[in-house]
Amino acid sequence: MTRQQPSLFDLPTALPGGLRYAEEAVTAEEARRLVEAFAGLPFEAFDFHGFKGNRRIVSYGSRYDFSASRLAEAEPLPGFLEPARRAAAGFAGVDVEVLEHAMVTEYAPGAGIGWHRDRPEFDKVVGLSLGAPATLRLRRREGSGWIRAALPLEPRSIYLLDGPARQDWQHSIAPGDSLRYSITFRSLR
Ligand SMILES: O=C(O)CCC(=O)C(=O)O
Repeated sequence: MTRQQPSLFDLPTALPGGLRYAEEAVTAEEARRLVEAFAGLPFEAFDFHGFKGNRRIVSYGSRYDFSASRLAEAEPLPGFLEPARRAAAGFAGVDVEVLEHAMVTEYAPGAGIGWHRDRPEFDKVVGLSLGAPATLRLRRREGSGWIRAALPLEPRSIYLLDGPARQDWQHSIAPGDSLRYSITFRSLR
C-alpha cells in the first residue's frame, strides 16, 4: 500500500510577512456593546454579480459594488464603531481617519468566506473578530501548488493584512458552527 505524501508546496508554513495579530483588542464589555448594536443593522446577503453568499454584510464609508466593478458611497461610519476603529487604527499604526471604510460581516453557522484577495482599491485591511473563534487560512501560489498558513482568530482579536500578506496571499475563513462577526476596517489606496 502506498501512503499519500503531501506535496511540498501544500505543507503549512510560517505566517506571511505583513500579517500581524493581537488578542484582546477590545474589552469584553466593548465586544458585548458591539454585538448588541449589530442586532439593529441592515445586514444584506453578500452579493457577487447576483450570486448571494451565505454571509451577511453592511458597509460604511464606501462599499465595493461588484456589478459596477467600482467603489460606491455608503453611509458614514456610525458612532458605535468608533472605539473599534480607534483600536484598529492604533494596531495598524495609522490615523483613525485613514480607515475610511468599515464592513460588519455576520457569519451564521455554516457561513464562511472563500479564497480571495481584497479589492485593489483598498490598501490596509484590519479585521476584528467577535463571537465564535475562527481560523484565517492563507495561501500563495508557488509553482503548481500552494504555500499555506493558518492563523487562529480568538474572539476580540485583531489582525492586519499589509505588505505580502495583503498583496501576494489569498485568505479565506471556513464555515463554522457558531455565530461569528467580524468588523473589517480598510484604508483606501
Ligand atoms: O471575517 C474576516 O475576518 C475576513 C473578512 C474578509 O476576508 C473579507 O471581508 O474580505
